[in-house]
Amino acid sequence: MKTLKSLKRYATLAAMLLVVAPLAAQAQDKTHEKKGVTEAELKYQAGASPLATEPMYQSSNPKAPPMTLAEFDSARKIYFERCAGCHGVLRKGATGKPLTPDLTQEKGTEYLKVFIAYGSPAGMPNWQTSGEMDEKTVDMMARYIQHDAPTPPEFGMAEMKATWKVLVPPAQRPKKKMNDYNISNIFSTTLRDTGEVALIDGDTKKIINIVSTGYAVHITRTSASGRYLFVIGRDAKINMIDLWMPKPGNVAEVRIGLEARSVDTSKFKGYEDKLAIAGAYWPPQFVIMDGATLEPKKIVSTRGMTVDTQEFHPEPRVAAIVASHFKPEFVVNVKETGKTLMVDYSNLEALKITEIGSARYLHDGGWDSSKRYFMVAANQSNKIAAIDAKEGKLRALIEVGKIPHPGRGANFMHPQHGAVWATSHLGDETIALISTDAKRKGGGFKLVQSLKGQGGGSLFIKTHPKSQHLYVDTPLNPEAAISQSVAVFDIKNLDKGFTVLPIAQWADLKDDGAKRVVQPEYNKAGDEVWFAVWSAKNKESALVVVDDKTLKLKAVIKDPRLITPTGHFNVHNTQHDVY
Ligand code: DHE
Repeated sequence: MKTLKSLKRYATLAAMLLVVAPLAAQAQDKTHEKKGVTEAELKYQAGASPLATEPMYQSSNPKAPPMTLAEFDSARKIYFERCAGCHGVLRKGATGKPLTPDLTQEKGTEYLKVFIAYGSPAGMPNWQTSGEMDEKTVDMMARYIQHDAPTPPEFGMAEMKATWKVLVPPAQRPKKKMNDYNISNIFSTTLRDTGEVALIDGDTKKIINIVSTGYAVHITRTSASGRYLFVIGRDAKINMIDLWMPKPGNVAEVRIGLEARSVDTSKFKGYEDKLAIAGAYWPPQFVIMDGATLEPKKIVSTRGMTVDTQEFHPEPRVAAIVASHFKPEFVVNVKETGKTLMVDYSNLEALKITEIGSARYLHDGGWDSSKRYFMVAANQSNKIAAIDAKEGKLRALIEVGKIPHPGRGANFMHPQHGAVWATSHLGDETIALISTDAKRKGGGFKLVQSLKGQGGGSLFIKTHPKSQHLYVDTPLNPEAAISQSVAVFDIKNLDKGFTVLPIAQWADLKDDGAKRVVQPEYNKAGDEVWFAVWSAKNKESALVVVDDKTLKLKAVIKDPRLITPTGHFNVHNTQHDVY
């Protein structure tokens, strides 16, 4: 009986494979032209989640194929390292398709194995044929995704308080600046794989301190006064650094969840340095904290309905957060629901939130030059949403190129179109210039020009009010010559095309690392631009400083402690949202 059943099963599977195999082979041939998702985007989204080691609740699903406990644990680890970024923690889908057991069990192990092994034209990587997974692992993953998704634990006030440490209480902190650094020109450089930031003196280019932070540390933001830095790790740990100390270092820390990416502080007049906010990927929530100690005050869940189909989403991750200059509000962008929340922090006991629907999946963005409009990328919709922070409404949804990725974007005066805000793209070589001058004919907020850069795989674009140049990086472009260099446009002669600066070559590194050139960032004066040359943990990396006037190499900062530098944040420019 058992044999007959298995035979029948294999006959069905063989029939399915006949259909799927040519599809998969096709997919393999066309990996470079995957619909909707580029190689660059895949590499970027499929980042490791720190949830892999968290204890989780697991229900047993009798319909799922058997797995040993060891197999399940190993598959779960791989899922969080490779798959959760696209398919979501609960496997409800984001950039990747939903993988809930009701869908996966219907497909069955053999069918799923083919997809995991060969990938799909819709963007699934070819894990086996690319050599990333062997056949056994693929089989294990195919069985794993037919089980119920393990649910990581919630992280509420009690858990947060248990991680909260005030290392130097406010009363014991310096009453005035106790060092000779020009703190407004300090750079906080992310050392991604060591879980540290390097504080670098922008004037002397010397490392002031290496400060221990969270796991796979992500970004730094500055308090309104410019005295404190707030650094967030992917493990949702926030470190607060006091730049007035003789040797700037940590004064407080807290974890606001199990996985996170964004942090900022209150900037409205009267609320400077009063509050901090951080947004989590897991649990899906944001947390408002005391700005002097990081004591968590208010937790708000982002679970809810999506903007378009108005269906419940159980894990809408919090993406970019900025502080409004117009009102006592934080602008909180929620990825999976495609909503921007204007969170009025003037009364935490009666929190008012204005919910502005835009498009999925909101990711990163920055202010226009007037700081009234927050320009945020809805990356899977190929749109930029312009959020009016004064009126609390959506001003426009602007169609741009494929997968916009601005970082915070770049503001400048266009010779013909006046004030524009620019974004580059992960998915194509264009740079979209959007008019942000509401007083211009037609009301602005339209795409006024699309420039052609070096290629896709761009993450960050930058200029400065004192500069004539617009810098566009391309760290995720598959061509080394492109990922290791940067394109510079002359703002007064945009039609002239761009100049290429061979940043990685200038770094003159001893190893053959990836040397991805990432994130242009100006110094305070706006006459230098800093770049990270980012190689693997065991390879040499560096920072390269370019003279903005001459576009010539000014300095290379090398130090054995500069391991995997990625983002870098100038105190003055981050404090005042200069970009
Ligand atoms: Fe980031 C900003 C999320 C991978 C470097 N990144 C952001 C923001 C979000 C985000 C939501 C906006 C924060 C804000 O403004 O409040 N990043 C994610 C991811 O989910 C993703 C795709 C995958 C992951 O696993 O984390 C991811 N990010 C990366 C990288 O691989 C980068 C290039 C290198 C690194 O250090 O990890 C990277 N992200 C950055 C940087 C910024 C950023 C430098 C800030 C840009 C700025 O100018 O403000």
